[in-house]
Amino acid sequence: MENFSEWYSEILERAEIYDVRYPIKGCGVYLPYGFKIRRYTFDILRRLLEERGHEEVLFPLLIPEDLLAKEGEHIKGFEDEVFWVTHGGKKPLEVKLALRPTSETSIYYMMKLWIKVHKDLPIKLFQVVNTFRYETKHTRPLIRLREIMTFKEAHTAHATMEDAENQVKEAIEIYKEFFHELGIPVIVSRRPEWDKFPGAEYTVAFDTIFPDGRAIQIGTVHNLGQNFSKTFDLEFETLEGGKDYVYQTCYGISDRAIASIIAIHGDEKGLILPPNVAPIQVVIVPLLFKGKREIVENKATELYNLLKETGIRVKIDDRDIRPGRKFNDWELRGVPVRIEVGPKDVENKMVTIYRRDTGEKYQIKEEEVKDEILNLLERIKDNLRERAKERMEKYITLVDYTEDAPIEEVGNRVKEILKEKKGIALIPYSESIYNEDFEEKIEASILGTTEYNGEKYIAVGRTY
Ligand code: P5A
Repeated sequence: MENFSEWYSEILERAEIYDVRYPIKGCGVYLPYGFKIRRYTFDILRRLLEERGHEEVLFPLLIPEDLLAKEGEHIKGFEDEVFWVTHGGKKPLEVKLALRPTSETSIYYMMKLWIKVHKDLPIKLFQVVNTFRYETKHTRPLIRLREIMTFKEAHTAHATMEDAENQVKEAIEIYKEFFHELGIPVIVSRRPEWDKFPGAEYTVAFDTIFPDGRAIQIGTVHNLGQNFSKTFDLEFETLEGGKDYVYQTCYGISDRAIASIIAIHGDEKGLILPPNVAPIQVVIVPLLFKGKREIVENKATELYNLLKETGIRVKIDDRDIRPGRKFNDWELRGVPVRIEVGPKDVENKMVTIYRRDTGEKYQIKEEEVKDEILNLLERIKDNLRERAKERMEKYITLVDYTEDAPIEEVGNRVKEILKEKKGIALIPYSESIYNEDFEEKIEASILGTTEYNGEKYIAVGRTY
């Protein structure tokens, strides 16, 4: 992929995922095909959250100014990014209303009304909503939005710090599973103090690397400790009959999950979708020849019904255009499997199968179709994951240096690596370089500290 940015924009448009022409910067439109990918993707996340006791809720979009401003660090972190509603019709509002940049403050205001005693805990809620951030960095479709259209935010409250710690671990597990399902390789790191979520004790982030070698944060888990519960007065009666403030966590994933599926798996021909999020998993293309139309059409319908009954998302492309064009269309849209049925195949009781991820084409016996497709969809999912992991590993470079090497030298080495190889450089952990000065020196971001083969490293790279 020569120019990732160009490729990405072109794919969004040509595969009919997302239309960027909406007349507000950082806002766009999910088209039907993109919307379906989004739905299957977030259904996976919903399932994973619900399996672990999270319940879905829905809070208002508007937050009164005084509520948003209550937690000092939080508002400081977001004040330059908030969109304000100042008028109702022509009348100025007495209290300005913020379009939520995230929902800690509105959710914790309500939690105050719901939490009285330890029995009320834990609370594990989530919602999937749009949030608004007046981003000043270059906006990019599904990557840096001003209206984040798919903001999955989970918020939890616990009786002890230990419970909150365990919740952070559970959230990390859920997100690992989620990205595993999508075949997106991740680096999990603890963000530096100066880059943690405003109002958090600490932040654990998920990053992946895009084909252009830049890192992108695709999810975060925050331990909020008692920072919000103290300002929002979330006090409860403990088991021992005393009083304490709840311990909280929150974690979020956005449209960037969709952007990652597109970016990580796609190729020159277009999208390649993991079967579990593909709106169409199998497309059947009948190869119609004069005089043999009917037998081919009948066979295609028979196969369609068989696969449909099996629960596979299948489509027959019976448009009156050349098969080559149909092939291109579905390859562009990333449909994992194509079945071709021609008159010869029908006679021989065979079908031709094409897999989008490897470009392989092979024939199987008609009676094997169901088993083969079910199995193949799994193989494609695994292959995409493996391939993506290998590609990402090529983008990870371990930086060799001895404890006593001058910082200048380490900095130059890192700069060189990021220039030549791009991606992420892992530097054996040392306190002396874990600071903003070093970050400035290498002209890249310190993502945070991460474990790699059992050792502690500082991960650095250029980011989105
Ligand atoms: C966690 C959920 C929060 O807002 N509050 C509730 C916490 N964390 S966060 O890190 O600020 O955002 C969560 C994830 O959202 C993605 N993200 C964005 N995606 C698209 N456009 C944006 N402008 C944008 N800003 C943040 C990131 O993946 C982030 O990790």
